[in-house]
Amino acid sequence: MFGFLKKKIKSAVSSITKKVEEEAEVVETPVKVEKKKPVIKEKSKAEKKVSKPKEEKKVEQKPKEKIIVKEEPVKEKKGFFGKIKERVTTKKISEKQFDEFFFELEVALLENNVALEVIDKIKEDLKVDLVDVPLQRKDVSKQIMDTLKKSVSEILDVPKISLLSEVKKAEKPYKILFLGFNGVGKSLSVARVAQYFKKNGLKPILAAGDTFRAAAVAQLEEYGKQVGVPVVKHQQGSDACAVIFDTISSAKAKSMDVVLADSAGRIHSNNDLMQELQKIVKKNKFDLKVLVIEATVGSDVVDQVKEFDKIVGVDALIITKNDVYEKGGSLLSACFLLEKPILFLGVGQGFDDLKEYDSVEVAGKMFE
Ligand SMILES: Nc1nc2c(ncn2[C@@H]2O[C@H](COP(=O)(O)OP(=O)(O)OP(=O)(O)O)[C@@H](O)[C@H]2O)c(=O)[nH]1
Ligand SMILES: [Mg+2]
Repeated sequence: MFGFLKKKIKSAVSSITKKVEEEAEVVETPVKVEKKKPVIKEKSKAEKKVSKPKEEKKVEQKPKEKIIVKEEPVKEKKGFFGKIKERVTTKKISEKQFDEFFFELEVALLENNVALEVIDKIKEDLKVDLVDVPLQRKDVSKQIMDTLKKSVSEILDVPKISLLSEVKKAEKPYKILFLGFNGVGKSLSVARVAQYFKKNGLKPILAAGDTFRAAAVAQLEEYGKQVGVPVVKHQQGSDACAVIFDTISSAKAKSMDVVLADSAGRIHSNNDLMQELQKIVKKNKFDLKVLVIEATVGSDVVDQVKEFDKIVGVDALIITKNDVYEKGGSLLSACFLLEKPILFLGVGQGFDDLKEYDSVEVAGKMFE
């Protein structure tokens, strides 16, 4: 899912680490360490029998029962109970050096279709944690990775919708419209989400709302059969709005829990189809309008969502084809710039290849 991005991030971080190690300013900070008073304890009977360890330092010969337990070794002594001076060596990078070092990571993110705004956020987060602060020499790579993980986790943490509980508590039937560009995976998503509801004890019904494309009705009918869910259909070329309306009536009559309406693929330049979509939305009062987008679209993802959002309003996203896209940029950009709930990720062509979106799991995958 993030194979390419992961590889690029790893290599950029190791090269930044190398540069920091070679070029960063070395800072030696004297620290005062309070030396602890030696602890004098009574020797137990058991200890008396055991031979004395070599490092033990005898302070008094008499009485023999008292021994000194050795403290941590110290580098410099300044009097028995005095203060000890130590030096801590760290590295420090300036903002100018950071910009120079970050360039490689910036390129890696750009190559993976991560939007500029997302790259800026990651850069700012790294700057706060890395510029002009003491960096532990051995842990530079870990420090960079930890900040990156934190930053990416924040990006992926979009608003949540608990779909099952929404459906359960809503008036029946709960109505969901699936919309999006041609070929993104709307119809397959309708069938997969139907299967998901069925597995969770709910009764879904499908509306064959793509009356535009030849074979679209037959495709959904076949999907319905395969997942064992009823499908309401009209002829190809008929009014999509009416099919969905009929499905809602049928769902009410049969006490179905949720209507899943498919729709024809369209782009914003299809004026007729866009107007039809507005009519569908106005007439059928959906509880949720889900935009299906494919991960492979890259950084265009944001423009696509904004187009549909402007015309009908988008409540949530499903992102498909993550299994054939190793860059991850669309997901990061969509999360950060749109802040829409993501319901599911499509990870294959089967009915089961749909995963509930979990930001923690996705972040884990990116850095595993
Ligand atoms: N690899 C992969 N393929 C997917 C995924 N989701 C959908 N597909 C494939 O994408 C193709 C299009 O899927 P559809 O569900 O027909 O897409 P659509 O948006 O309904 O297409 P139109 O109705 O033509 O607009 C099919 O071959 C699906 O198997 C996914 O998550 N991964
Ligand atoms: Mg379709």
